[in-house]
Amino acid sequence: LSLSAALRQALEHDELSLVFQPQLDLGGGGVVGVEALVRWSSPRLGSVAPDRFIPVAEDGGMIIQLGGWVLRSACAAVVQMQAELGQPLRLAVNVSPRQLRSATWLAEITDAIEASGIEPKQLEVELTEGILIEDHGDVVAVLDALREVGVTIVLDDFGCGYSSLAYLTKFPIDKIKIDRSFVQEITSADTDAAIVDAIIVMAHALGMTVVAEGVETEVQERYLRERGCDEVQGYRYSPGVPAPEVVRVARAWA
Ligand code: G
Ligand code: G
Ligand code: MN
Ligand code: NA
Repeated sequence: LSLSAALRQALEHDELSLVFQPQLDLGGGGVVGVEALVRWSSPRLGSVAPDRFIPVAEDGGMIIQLGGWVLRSACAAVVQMQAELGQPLRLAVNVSPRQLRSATWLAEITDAIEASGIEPKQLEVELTEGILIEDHGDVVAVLDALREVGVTIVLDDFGCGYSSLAYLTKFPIDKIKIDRSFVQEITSADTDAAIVDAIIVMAHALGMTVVAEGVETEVQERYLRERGCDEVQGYRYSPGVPAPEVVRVARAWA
């Protein structure tokens, strides 16, 4: 059984699940959002990492179905979490190139928003720089439409890929996520600290919000707060956890 065939079955047989990694406001607001991360537990293959199966889903065309499931499930889960917590939470979902180019994607997003009852401004879509390299015109149109709906557009893994600064002005981006490779070297490598400083200053100058991922220590947190970074995410607070755990983490960091 190929990975592709196994994944096709997984979609039919409910083998996918979601975990949520909390995101905290550095200004003292505690947990303000979560990033949905898909997990696959296969009876045959055991747990398969998304880095392995997302590309397979992309190539095999299952990413549309998978992405739709992630979106609807994550919206529903967030409604539950915020009801229990008594405060609204933002939800970030990752999107693959092929999903963004699918004709039905925008409708799926608006449907998921309506079906769940979350506010459009609670939803964040995370894309990587790779998406922006491909057919520029179409991508801009889709992102503009998304923004029109009120959804926030986040550039994920910022700094580690192709990183053309031109992307930041050519595309309607609301928020930048600093790649964890820079965050992890903040306190040991001057150059990485300088890059983090520059990203924060530049993003703010362009009217964008900044979130740092991969925050593991208090020292990293303090550095990021001093530099004016808006939000953080990382093992210091929590890895991706099942929905009920998010409420516990949010209470612990309130
Ligand atoms: O935490 P984790 O090991 O799950 O993340 C590995 C990678 O998988 C990350 O790059 C993340 O963006 C990606 N990923 C996780 N969930 C999804 C998803 O639902 N859709 C897409 N396209 N990528 C995802
Ligand atoms: O979408 P993205 O590629 O950023 O996916 C998040 C990935 O980062 C997941 O694989 C998740 O498990 C991982 N991750 C989240 N927080 C941390 C952290 O603090 N340290 C490290 N090393 N990895 C993290
Ligand atoms: Mn992400
Ligand atoms: Na990332």
